[in-house]
Amino acid sequence: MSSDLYRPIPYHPERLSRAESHQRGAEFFQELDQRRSVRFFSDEPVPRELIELAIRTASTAPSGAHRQPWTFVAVSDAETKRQIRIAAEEEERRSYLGGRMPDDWLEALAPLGTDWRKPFLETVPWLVVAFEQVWSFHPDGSRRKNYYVKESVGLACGLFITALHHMGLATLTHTPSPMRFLSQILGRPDNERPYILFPVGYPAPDCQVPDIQRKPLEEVAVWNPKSS
Ligand code: IYR
Repeated sequence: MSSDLYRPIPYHPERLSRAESHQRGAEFFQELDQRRSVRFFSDEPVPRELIELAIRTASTAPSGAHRQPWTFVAVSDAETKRQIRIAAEEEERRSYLGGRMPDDWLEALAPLGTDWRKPFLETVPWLVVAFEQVWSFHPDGSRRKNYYVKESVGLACGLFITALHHMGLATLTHTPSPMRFLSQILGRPDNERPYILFPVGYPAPDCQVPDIQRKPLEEVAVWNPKSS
């Protein structure tokens, strides 16, 4: 079905040689393979312009019907970070110690060394909370449906952490559960739900990370027998 709303424009991205593609792909992989989720941050300030660049990069993500159903809320003031830490730790304490997380989940997390305490939420210079817009608004204020919201926001968040890593910054895809307290503290509207809470900063000088390996290609890729 063709529509008079479909008015495409030309698209001619640079065509790379095979060698150039390979080199860029290999370098990009090496760079991203260095990325680690960090739980120990320096309090060193991070300029706002770097956070802006990461959010602009995130917002280049593809999205269902191009609705771009995300809002990134950036927080740097000590008072709000403190409120978020207190509320997150309250929820996490109930999850870890109050029996809200089943034993198999606690076992799965044991190698990561996590517990209910989240001091990094106050140490870091920035907290960036990604919200999903479950619906949007028409100009007249009525509800406008969004599509593939979780997929879209997940893609944007992937690009966000990639941009941060490329700029030498560290983050954690933190999901204190449940996250409703973030809507209250940050005064977000009813159409938005918290999706991921990202502490953003430089790793602490004595930062440590779990000794984990990534699955090799053979475990994550399958080549269809009929394909070359
Ligand atoms: N939200 C908790 C628990 C947690 C869950 C998963 I899945 C992780 O990969 C890590 C932690 C927390 O942030 O500690």
